[in-house]
Amino acid sequence: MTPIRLYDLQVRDDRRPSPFCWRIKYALAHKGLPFDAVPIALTDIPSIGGGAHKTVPIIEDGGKTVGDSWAIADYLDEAYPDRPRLFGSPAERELCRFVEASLFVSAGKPLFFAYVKDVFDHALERDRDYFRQSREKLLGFTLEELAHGRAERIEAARAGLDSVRLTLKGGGPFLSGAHPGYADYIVGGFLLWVASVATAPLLKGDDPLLEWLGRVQDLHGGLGRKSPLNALAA
Ligand SMILES: N[C@@H](CCC(=O)N[C@@H](CS)C(=O)NCC(=O)O)C(=O)O
Repeated sequence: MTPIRLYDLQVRDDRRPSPFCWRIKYALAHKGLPFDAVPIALTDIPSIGGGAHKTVPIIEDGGKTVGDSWAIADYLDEAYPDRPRLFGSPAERELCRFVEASLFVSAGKPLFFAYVKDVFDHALERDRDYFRQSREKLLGFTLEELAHGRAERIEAARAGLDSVRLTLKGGGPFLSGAHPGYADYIVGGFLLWVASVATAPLLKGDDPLLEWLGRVQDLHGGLGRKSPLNALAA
C-alpha cells in the first residue's frame, strides 16, 4: 500500500511540535496505515494542495488531499472502515470533541501563553518573522512580554489538567479505557507539543500524567519518542 503523506510541522533539530499533527500520526498508526510524515514549515503551507488549507495537518492519500485534523480523522474512518476505527460511534466522536474543547478551556490559554516563546525560539529561520507577527497579533502581547508571569501560567496550565488526572484515577490505563483511543491522542498530542519545545517543565516529577503519557509514547512502536523532546517534568 502506498504510504499516506502527512505534512507535519517542523521546527529546529527536527522537532515536531504540532499537537494536531501528533494526533493524526497516532490516528494513522492506530488504523495501521503506513505514512510518511513530511516535514514542513508554517510558511510552506500555502504551497500544499493548491493553497486550499491554512493549517497543518494535511494529508495526501492517492489523489485526495484532506486538511484539518477532524476532517482527516473522519476521512480515515470512512475510507478505511475495515481498519480499527478511531470513533466507534458518532457519540464517541462528539465526546472526543468535548475532550478537546475542555482542554482548550481549562488549560489552553495558559499553556499557549507559557510556551509560545519557546516555539518561536525553535522556529525555522524562514518562519520566524511570520510566527512573531501572527502570534503577537493574535495574543495582543509581544513574545517577550509573555515571559513575565510564566511561572503562574505554568501552574494554571498544570491545574487545568486535573480533569485528565481524575479520569485516569478512576479508570485507565488509558483515557479511552482498557485500550488507547482518540481522546488519548488529543491530550497526548498537546503534551508532546509542550515537550517538543519546553524550556521550563510543565509537570511535577510525581505527576500521574507522566506514567500515562509514557504509555501513550510507547504505543505504535514508540511513535511518541521518534522526534526530540525535552523533559516535561522537573
Ligand atoms: N483546527 C485545526 C487546527 C490546526 C492548527 O491550528 N495547526 C497549526 C499548527 S499547530 C497551523 O498549521 N497553523 C498555521 C499558521 O499558524 O499559519 C485542526 O484541527 O487541524
